[in-house]
Amino acid sequence: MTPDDLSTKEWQLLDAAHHMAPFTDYGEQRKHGARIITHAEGHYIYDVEGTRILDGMAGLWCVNVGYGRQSLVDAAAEQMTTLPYYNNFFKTSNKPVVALSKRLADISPEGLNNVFYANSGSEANDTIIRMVRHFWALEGQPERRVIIGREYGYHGSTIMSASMGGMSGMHDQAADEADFVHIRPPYGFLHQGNQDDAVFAANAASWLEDKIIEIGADKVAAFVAEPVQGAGGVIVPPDGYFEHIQNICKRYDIVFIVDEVITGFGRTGEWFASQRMNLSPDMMTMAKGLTSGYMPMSGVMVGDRVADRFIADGGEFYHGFTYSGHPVAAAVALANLDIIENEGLIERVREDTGPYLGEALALLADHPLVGEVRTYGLLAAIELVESKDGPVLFDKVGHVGGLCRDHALSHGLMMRAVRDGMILSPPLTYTRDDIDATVAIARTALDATAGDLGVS
Ligand code: PXG
Repeated sequence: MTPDDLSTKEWQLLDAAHHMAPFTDYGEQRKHGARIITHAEGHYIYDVEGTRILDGMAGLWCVNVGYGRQSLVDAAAEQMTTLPYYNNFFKTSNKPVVALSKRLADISPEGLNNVFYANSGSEANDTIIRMVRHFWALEGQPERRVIIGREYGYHGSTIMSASMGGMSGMHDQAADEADFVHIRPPYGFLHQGNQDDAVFAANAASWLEDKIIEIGADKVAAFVAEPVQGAGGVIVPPDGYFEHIQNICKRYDIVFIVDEVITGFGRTGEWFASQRMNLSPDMMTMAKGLTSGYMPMSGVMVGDRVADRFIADGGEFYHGFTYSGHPVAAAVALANLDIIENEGLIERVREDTGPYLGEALALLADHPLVGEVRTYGLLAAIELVESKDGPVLFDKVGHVGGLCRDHALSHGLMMRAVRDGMILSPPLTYTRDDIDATVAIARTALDATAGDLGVS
């Protein structure tokens, strides 16, 4: 079947008849059908009707180098020709994986020198959970099992990674394993009130210490955090928050896990947000931007503390996936890192497009629906509010955000709505012109949404 064979409606019906898409209401899917995406080039995706949409989300926060990159295609084709697959289970490895591991150790925060590969962020986080528990068993403290995460944290969709995440809707659907607890995030827009940043940073970090004391430090294995919470709504911590957090982790001897699945590979203007925020994690999750989404691949960077313990007396670690260290994914990752490096994408985000996105979006703050605009590198959130005074949020959470997202889409821009926040996470190759186009459509969408609500 090709797009020419079927009408849009037929594609949609066929899709709804057999495809259970992720995070989808299947009743809705059957009623309305999905948008069928056919191809992509640069910063644009195209649907089956030929509609061109500026991809302000880089796929799902992942297509860091943009679409249509021939060098990634060539790397995959070459590797498929040479060695399309071999496992790494029984004392074997492959050249792309050897090269990639060295490269990842070089660009990661100091002390993270070892990598375990998986296929998705969820699997990488499941791996971390097993590693952390095994680590504490090896340390003679097997009762340290609790992992503290944060509300609105997103760490994946497997039972364990969703339990570690702080999405209550997911917990309600059979992802509420024991030994995971959550503290409030440093969500200034909701919780800061009139505290200044330094005070709020200390207060928000103290929620971790309170939780550790409540549980008993001898039961706590780890604390996990995204440097900027992505799927939770691009929640940017106040300066100083993580300095307090790291001190608390040290004080109670707790493993510090940083999930860089979204923030990694240049998105914040450094290879990893940990470097921009001066974090020294014991373990770090990577996925998405590692291959710019061209192949599924994820990894766990394992710090010396945990790795040395495993090497010294861990025995065999009974964990791995058929495709751990897949040679084709590794070859694509290497070609992807080449693009990021050779095109200076990290410097560009840090020095040019990151600050420019911040300035351009700040102009929307005068809009009657906009309660706050925040950016961090090429991550952005525009919070929509019923009233700026307070602020007062909308009663029916997500409704207005959904309206605004739909208006943006009908004007050719893909944004994501998280609750009533509009989210952007564009490719790192985005230009100033792309940013101008994005902000112009965002304003049009805000005006149309205000029109729907009768707000002027
Ligand atoms: N950690 C973080 C920080 C993520 O953002 C994962 C782990 C899980 O990765 P996988 O590859 O298992 O999906 C993610 C994924 C959204 C959305 O709604 C975000 C993600 C996935 C799906 C939807 O914004 N992030």
